Amino acid sequence: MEDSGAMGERDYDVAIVGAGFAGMYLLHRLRGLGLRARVIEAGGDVGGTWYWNRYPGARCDIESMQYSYQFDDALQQEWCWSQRYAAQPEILQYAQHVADRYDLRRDIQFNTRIKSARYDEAASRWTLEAEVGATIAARFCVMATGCLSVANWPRIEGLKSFAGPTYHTALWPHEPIDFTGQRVAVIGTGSSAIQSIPLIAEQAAELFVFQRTPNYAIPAHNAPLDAEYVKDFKANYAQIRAEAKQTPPGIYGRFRQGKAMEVTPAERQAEYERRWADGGLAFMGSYGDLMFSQESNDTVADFVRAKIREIVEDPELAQTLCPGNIIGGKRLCVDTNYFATFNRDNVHLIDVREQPIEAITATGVRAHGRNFAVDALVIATGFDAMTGALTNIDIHGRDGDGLRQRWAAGPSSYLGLAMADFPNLFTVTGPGSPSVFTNMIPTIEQHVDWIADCIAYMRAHDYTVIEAEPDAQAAWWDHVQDVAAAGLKTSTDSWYLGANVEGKARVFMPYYGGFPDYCRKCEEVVAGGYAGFALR
Ligand code: FAD
Ligand code: N01
Repeated sequence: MEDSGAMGERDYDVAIVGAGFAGMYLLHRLRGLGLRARVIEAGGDVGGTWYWNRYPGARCDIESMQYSYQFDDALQQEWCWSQRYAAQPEILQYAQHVADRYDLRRDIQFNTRIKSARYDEAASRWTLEAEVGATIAARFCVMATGCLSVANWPRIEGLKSFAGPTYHTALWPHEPIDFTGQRVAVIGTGSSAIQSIPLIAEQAAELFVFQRTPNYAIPAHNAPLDAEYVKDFKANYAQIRAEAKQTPPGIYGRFRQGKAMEVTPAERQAEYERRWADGGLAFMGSYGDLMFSQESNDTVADFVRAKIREIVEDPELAQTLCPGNIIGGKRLCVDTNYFATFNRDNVHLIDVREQPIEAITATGVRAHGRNFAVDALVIATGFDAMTGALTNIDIHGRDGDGLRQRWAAGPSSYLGLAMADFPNLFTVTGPGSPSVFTNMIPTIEQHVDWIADCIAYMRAHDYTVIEAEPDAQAAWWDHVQDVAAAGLKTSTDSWYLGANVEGKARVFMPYYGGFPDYCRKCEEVVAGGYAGFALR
């Protein structure tokens, strides 16, 4: 086994790939168990999502008082968020603060990308190899590689021929980019574009937005946090966190159970108005059936379309910006001045749904038979979500087939935590977990706690190998698909289905059964002596 020394001591109890919120907390938990763990991270520091996504306007859309760790009350009491939705630099600072506070960096190898992971059955160990050739061996391997960590580049002819700078929102440079006086093209109108477009528009001389599918966005109403509100929140943190765990998305807030059609149109309108005024993702918590009944979904989609028509002055432009699909099929966006930005004279919307972008040229974007000349290109085309970071690594388990081959027709996993034939390999927020439908830091904590508790259990009971059983995995995966098919989610092309990546298998990946049901299932598995897992 080669060791360049770059990965440090070469044999560990646990190798962790990724130093986002998942890898960081896992390292802390495993140290607490007295285990030797090593984290390998492709980036230059901790933070994951918040290390890479530095585009203008990047911020969370779950309120910061909740989008934060809860594993240590002292940490959540001492950290002060400045705004309702913190911006990327502040979230990155928070991750860095956590790394400092728990002295995490001494066990993290940065600037190192893992290219393969192989299980040696005779030795019951994983060997991970980095792109630069260093290797690390460990009894357990945990992929904390993120659901949204592999940039998706559009397959547009000539992309590499553009002579000016090309920026992908998910790989944004570390130094601020000044678009003042420039002509800029943004390709995509998902969350990243919706956050960055209003700010780029303020600087650019001309901004061309290439929209393939219009998106729904709810106003953030972001604002500095009120000191009294924070004091009250912190005084009640334990109760708030406990209540959040009982809601489907794991978010504390008003999530109503009733059906939209059971109330009068006037009552519905009043409810939507109240929630629009409050802002944020809780908008979709107005009624319990919005993602299950087409008729109910229509009422809330119509409401948002009416708002877009109110905000955007030019009726034809407003119409082009109005989504036609269900609301909530694609990930709902939360915005600050997105629709109003299209009232600016320097902002131009190019609808590329019927007539796709023809090519990128050295000087700009060719669409509708003309060249839109620009000085800079912003690619906001999202991620190879949920599976991309896992299939990027050549992972081989007990027998020959690698994960890539296994997942060629779509992923399958037991609870989003483990896969049959891949012993002692865990995934944090893997496909089949509620992950991207929830407030992810608490979800990550739940996964990490489950994995750490499992390893502790194995040690206490003299087990060295754990592996998901194929039947249990198949049953869980069927359940994941059944739950998704029961609602409206699968009716829209989205990254949840892999529809955004050309050639990717079309399979619904996250678990839509809600955080409480998922946690119950995980607890039942443990209570049943790790039911559905083989322990040796
Ligand atoms: P990540 O933060 O993605 O970290 C994974 C790490 O693994 C990365 O640093 C990556 O470099 C590393 N890695 C991957 N592959 C390798 C490899 N082969 N070798 C070495 N290292 C590797 N969620 C919410 O709940 N609320 C929000 O408001 C919210 N806002 C978001 C905003 C943006 C712009 C994006 C992109 C996502 C947002 N998310 C949000 C989802 C967000 O990804 C999670 O909340 C969370 O940060 C994920 O943490 P993680 O540690 O699981 O993964
Ligand atoms: O990516 P996306 P994102 N030509 O996949 C378009 C989280 N996040 O980075 O819909 C033209 O949503 C594509 O069009 P279409 C959040 O979970 C959160 O914005 O495929 N257009 C779409 O409009 C989010 O959901 C925040 O037709 C092309 C866009 O590119 C996830 O990350 C902020 C194209 C991609 O949208 C991903 O968001 C940012 C082409 N060839 C991210 N190819 C918060 O606010 C693709 N598109 C917390």
